[in-house]
Amino acid sequence: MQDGYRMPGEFEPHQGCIMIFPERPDSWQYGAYAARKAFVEIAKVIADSEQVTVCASASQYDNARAALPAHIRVVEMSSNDSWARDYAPTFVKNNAGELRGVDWGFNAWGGLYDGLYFPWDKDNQMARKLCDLFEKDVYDKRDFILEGGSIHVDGQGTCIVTDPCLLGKGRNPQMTKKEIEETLCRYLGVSVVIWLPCGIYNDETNEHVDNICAFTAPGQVVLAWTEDRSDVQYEMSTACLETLEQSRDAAGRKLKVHKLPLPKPVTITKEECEGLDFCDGEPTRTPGERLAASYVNFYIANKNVVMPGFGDAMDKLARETLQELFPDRRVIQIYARDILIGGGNIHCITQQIPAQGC
Ligand code: KQY
Repeated sequence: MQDGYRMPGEFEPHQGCIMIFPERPDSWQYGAYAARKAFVEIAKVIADSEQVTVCASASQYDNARAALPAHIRVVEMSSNDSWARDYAPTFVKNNAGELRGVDWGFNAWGGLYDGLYFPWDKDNQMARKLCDLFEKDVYDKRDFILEGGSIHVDGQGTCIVTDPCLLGKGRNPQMTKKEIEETLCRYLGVSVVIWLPCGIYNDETNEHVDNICAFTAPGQVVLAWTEDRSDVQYEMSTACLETLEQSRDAAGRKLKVHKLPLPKPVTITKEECEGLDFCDGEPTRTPGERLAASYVNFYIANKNVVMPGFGDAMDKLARETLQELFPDRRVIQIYARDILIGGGNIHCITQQIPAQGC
């Protein structure tokens, strides 16, 4: 950024984390009871090492306050759903350790072209409200549509994104790839953007990067991986591996790519679908539909890494793999099927606030 701000890597120290209490009945099955339990469990783990702020609607405020321990802050704030990663601010920091927030435009993952719900106006107001709440100056970049889950940075000048998301017709169709890249460079303080050809199969966000690939440290990434050549994901992950292996980061390093196994394909059941309300008269899921399950969708807290589990045979290997990559943090796995049904996972429902100061 021209005035010296950059988005820190998620593995750098945090001041806190923002989450939003879930309630939307076409996203979260059976009135969101199970999803709320999972959110509470995740918030408690994160709050072991950083200040967690949970935004709750007026109607859920009492419930959230009662369900969450006193050291977790609950503030009343309206939203359309609960994806803090995507519409809480992207915080950037300068060399003096000062923070500002970037307020991107949000249109529910594709607006009227291929977005997932309407309206999204309350979600789109959240970044500004949160910057006001945390007393941070704001870069108003609402003329550029971007979700926080569609970018991952190393804090040292490199950003990873996916083609189908950033180049999708539902976001910034008037811009060229070069112009999109220049916008990322300017507002995230990066100089290199790595474009992955795809994300996770059937990921309704147009394949957000945060479900397929994440930095674990500068120069190191995890990539969601399957050895099953008959799985459509095999070619997708292979294509991403080739791109990553051919890339250099902003420091000129080749990236070390760690393969993180995927669970066996996870599909939604008839009973789960029956627990979801309709959205605009249409079902949001159909029985047997494959969900975009991936262990890459984890959150790096100051002392823990909070990762999803699916009750799958790969849960253990995925946890052990991440534990080796984060020797100074405790990796905690939380059963996250009820979040996955909503269309995302632990990374998608959290947004870090970097620590102030150097
Ligand atoms: O960032 C995400 N993965 C959230 C997608 C939610 C879509 C609404 N069902």
